[in-house]
Amino acid sequence: MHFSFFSLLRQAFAKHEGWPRQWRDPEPKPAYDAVIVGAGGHGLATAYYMAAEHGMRNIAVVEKGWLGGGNTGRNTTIIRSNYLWEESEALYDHALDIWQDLSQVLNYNVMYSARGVLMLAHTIHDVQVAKRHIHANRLAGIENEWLDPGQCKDFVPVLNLDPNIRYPIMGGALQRKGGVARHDAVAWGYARAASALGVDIIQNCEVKGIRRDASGAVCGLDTTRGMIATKKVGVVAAGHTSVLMQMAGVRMPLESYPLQALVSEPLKPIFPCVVMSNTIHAYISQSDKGDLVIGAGTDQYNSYSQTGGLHITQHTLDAICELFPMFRRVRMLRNWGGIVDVTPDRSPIIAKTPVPGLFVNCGWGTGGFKATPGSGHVFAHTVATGEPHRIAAPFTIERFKTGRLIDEAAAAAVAH
Ligand code: FAD
Ligand code: PYC
Repeated sequence: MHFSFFSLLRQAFAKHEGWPRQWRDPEPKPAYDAVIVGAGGHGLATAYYMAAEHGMRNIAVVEKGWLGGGNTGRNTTIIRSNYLWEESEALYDHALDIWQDLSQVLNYNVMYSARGVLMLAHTIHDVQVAKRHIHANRLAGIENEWLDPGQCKDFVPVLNLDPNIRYPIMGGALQRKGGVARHDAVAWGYARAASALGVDIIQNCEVKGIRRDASGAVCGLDTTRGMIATKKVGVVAAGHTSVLMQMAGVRMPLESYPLQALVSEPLKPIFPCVVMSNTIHAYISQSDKGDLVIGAGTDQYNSYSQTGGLHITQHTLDAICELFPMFRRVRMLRNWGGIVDVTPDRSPIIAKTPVPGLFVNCGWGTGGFKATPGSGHVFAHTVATGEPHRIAAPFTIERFKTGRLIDEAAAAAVAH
């Protein structure tokens, strides 16, 4: 190999910012047509639909840890579409439609089980909010119904209807089509199906920088496993979105919080559905393995720690024992936390960004698991075509400037 004095000099200064652009690193040739950052359910579903529906095969998903090791493998798996505003109803109901035959489409059992989600009301205010959601949903053709306390008890026989408890039950909103699925199977199912279509899934590969070319457009990613050239990047890295977007100079309207859950020892089948209570910060179901799956509210401070305050768990277990006194003697096996990123209006962002070639899917807060298939489906369209999918179109970053918010704080159903 021949090295001229100038080529050696050029190599030596290749990365020097002050050096004339034509003497610095030549722009890298795209190695992938697109790279998705984050191998959670949303990132993997995005890659799968980009391959399956948009014919993109030369694409990769990069993940700093392991498949589904983020919020996808840490959530309480509740699925429902009873949100308030039309934009959200369209989005979450689109996901609910895809859940119906997802196991068949992926040829992987994601254990979707439509056992019904009951959201309890404990105050007059809760009752009004629940009924408002029911009316809005029914106008949009989304099933949701009001149950009085007796009907709630018929649906969940272990429910405590004692009027003297701190937050007595005044009724509940039931979405029968809601339910649960097995969270990590969703990640594995999408990963296997995407991989079969030629998508590269690269684990233990943390993105450390987003490169932009002279025009400002995305041209590659710096990772712990080297530079990856690409002209399209989709960031789907729940909890860490702001950090990643900052690498491209984009400031996001997001805050990150720990959110916790825990599981009990396995029990014989006792709990037939999902029960949520926003007011007393507790939600519960029983997994097919038999453990009670219990979730809490977010910690009330920002953090990137995948754990949360014990006082939050204590509060949740108090609430669960008040609603279901028979669970007082059940032992808890494990607890854990995840980091959720939350927008000011508690709705996600699924959008193009001001940086050409850079797309973002984030802000699902405490409620993105249920949306996984729909989110991946509409984001794949957005990344593949460069234009937002019809359903994703309202979920822009600009809405936080224009004020056209989609306020789903009440429908989020988890205190945060
Ligand atoms: P994740 O699964 O978090 O995937 C993002 C991935 O990005 C991670 O694997 C992470 O390692 C990776 N990443 C981050 N930074 C980088 C980087 N620099 N380079 C490469 N990779 C990177 N939602 C519901 O609908 N129902 C529920 O019942 C529910 N319960 C929940 C309970 C808990 C305790 C928690 C924490 C969340 C809950 N959620 C629930 C929310 C739901 O889990 C999330 O909204 C959803 O899983 C987000 O999926 P995701 O694929 O976007 O994110
Ligand atoms: O969004 O339904 C939900 C949810 C339940 C628990 C955490 N999030």
